Amino acid sequence: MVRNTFILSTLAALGCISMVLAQKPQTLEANVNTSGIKATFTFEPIDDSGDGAKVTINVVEGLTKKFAVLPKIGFEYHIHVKPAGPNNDCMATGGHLDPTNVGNAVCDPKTPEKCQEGDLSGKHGNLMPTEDGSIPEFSYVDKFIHFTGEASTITGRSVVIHNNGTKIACADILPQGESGSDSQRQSSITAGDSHTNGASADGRLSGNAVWMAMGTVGSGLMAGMMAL
Ligand SMILES: [Cu+2]
Repeated sequence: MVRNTFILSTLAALGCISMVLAQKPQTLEANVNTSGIKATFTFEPIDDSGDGAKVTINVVEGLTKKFAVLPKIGFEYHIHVKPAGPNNDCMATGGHLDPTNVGNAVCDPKTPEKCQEGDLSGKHGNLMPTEDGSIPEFSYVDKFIHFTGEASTITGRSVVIHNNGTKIACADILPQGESGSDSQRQSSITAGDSHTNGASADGRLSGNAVWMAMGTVGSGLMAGMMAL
């Protein structure tokens, strides 16, 4: 009986570990706070498959008509392959996330499956400037955003906003609550401001998973030992 309890606890713990290690998709966020532009991009899984996201965008300030080089075209924005890192260096973000190698083919919103995964404005339209620079919160579902897969995941990458091609603001895509939304993290894309705010984006997810798994093992073993 006692032994059974121990075995059951251990099995329960192992079950939890495998669930954690499978990395159930979690809500991610990019908090842009660069060069007078404040905006939040939230990526919420639409189910547990790891494919598809509800994207919610809230631009608080900065995207004014005055600032836009092409006010009628607006600001493009994409998921770029690399993170901007702790110095929030938009120049370090590389190209668009494009695991299916679409390349420079024009993205037709009617056939989003043929667009680059990261070409959010191509698939869903540009961010249109306003007089006061804010854009009321809006959402859309993008079935071609992935939370899994080494090449396709958006985790640890970055959102970049452009003004007629030029990268003007960016933020790393991190688990919600870890995305440097604090007002301290202000940096400039041109000066490469050296605020280092915590660790780099790399490895945060795997670190969390490992810690959670260790916690689960610990509590499972404790339960088993108490039963003994
Ligand atoms: Cu871009």
